Amino acid sequence: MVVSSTQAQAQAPAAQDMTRQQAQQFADSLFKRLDTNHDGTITRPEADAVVQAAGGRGHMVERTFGTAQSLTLAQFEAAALALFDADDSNHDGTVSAAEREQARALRTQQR
Ligand SMILES: [Ca+2]
Ligand SMILES: [Ca+2]
Repeated sequence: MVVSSTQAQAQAPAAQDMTRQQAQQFADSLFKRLDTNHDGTITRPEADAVVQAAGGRGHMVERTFGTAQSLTLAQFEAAALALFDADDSNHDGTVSAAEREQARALRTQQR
């Protein structure tokens, strides 16, 4: 598996600032990893399998897919950027660690 070298990148948005461009690049690289059969579409089972194999948390997949059962790269990017914009509470094009924490706390409260 090549997971070990890419795992750190996949989990990078833990405690760092992230720009919109980085978010898009992150979505791109994540899409490539999730599309395990390389047909240009990621399905929920595909995404779940990769996340679980990496020992990751499913909430990212859950948030990105929403009610969709499969996503194209364009849809995946749009969803990732929508999440980014939602987290960027002061709309300066960067999601800081503090903003991410805040967004996470808000989501936890809403559930
Ligand atoms: Ca696929
Ligand atoms: Ca911000």
